[in-house]
Amino acid sequence: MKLNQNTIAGLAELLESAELQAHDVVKITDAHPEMDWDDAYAIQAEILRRKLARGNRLVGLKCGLTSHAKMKQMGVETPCFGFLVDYFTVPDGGEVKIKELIHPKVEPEIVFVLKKALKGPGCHIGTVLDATDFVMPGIEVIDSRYRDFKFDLKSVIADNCSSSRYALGGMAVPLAGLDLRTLGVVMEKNGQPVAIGAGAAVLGHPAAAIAMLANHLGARDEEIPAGTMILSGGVTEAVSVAAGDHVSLRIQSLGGVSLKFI
Ligand code: OOG
Ligand code: MG
Repeated sequence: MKLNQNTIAGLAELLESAELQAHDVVKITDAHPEMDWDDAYAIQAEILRRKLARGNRLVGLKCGLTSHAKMKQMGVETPCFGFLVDYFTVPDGGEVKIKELIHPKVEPEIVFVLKKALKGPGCHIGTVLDATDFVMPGIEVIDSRYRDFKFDLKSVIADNCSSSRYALGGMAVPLAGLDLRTLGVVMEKNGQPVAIGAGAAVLGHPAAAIAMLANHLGARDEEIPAGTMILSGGVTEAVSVAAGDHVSLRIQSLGGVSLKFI
């Protein structure tokens, strides 16, 4: 760690206020080039602590930057991990208020729900498949707090990996007989296909993203508890949305989910 506790608390407050008041900030590594990975995750943890202290509930975890399309779009080469809290949740078919966000984008995700805890190190695709209760389709709405959606990996980790809203489709599909790598993914905006891909775009297999998260937490002596819902990361590039847009996602064998932006 390179930053002291006061600086970490100050940066968490800066980023969380930007989220809650929907305004952008310059990326924090500009003023703190010395910050390291532990500092970045410590700032994120402090944002979660602030939310929990205010009565918000943790509802899930997310992996980000797990597909080459996303890494290329954002100019980074390593996945990142973040959290989801209750007020991020939008029902399937529900409305997202653009006014509450800065410059939102949507991305198609394969979402896991676990029936067993996962604890790294040593987790792999097999461990994850064995621990998975079911998968669902999900639309994640990301909204970087950084100006022009531009950042480096440490800055985006501190900003909880741009998390802001998400919706889950209603079908809970068990994994038996399902090859997540070859599931087709089609996301439409206002009836036009804007993002098309397949599960394998996420690290070769979306379960590999969950294994990475388990191993990341394991290195900190933490585990993913049974029952946890986890977004495995955008399959395609993220797509900008504006008021009036309707976004719908279909994933082969998993059904669909949609959102309206108002
Ligand atoms: C970082 C968050 C990425 C994903 O699924 O790749 C993410 C960003 O692109 O702003 O959620
Ligand atoms: Mg995502």
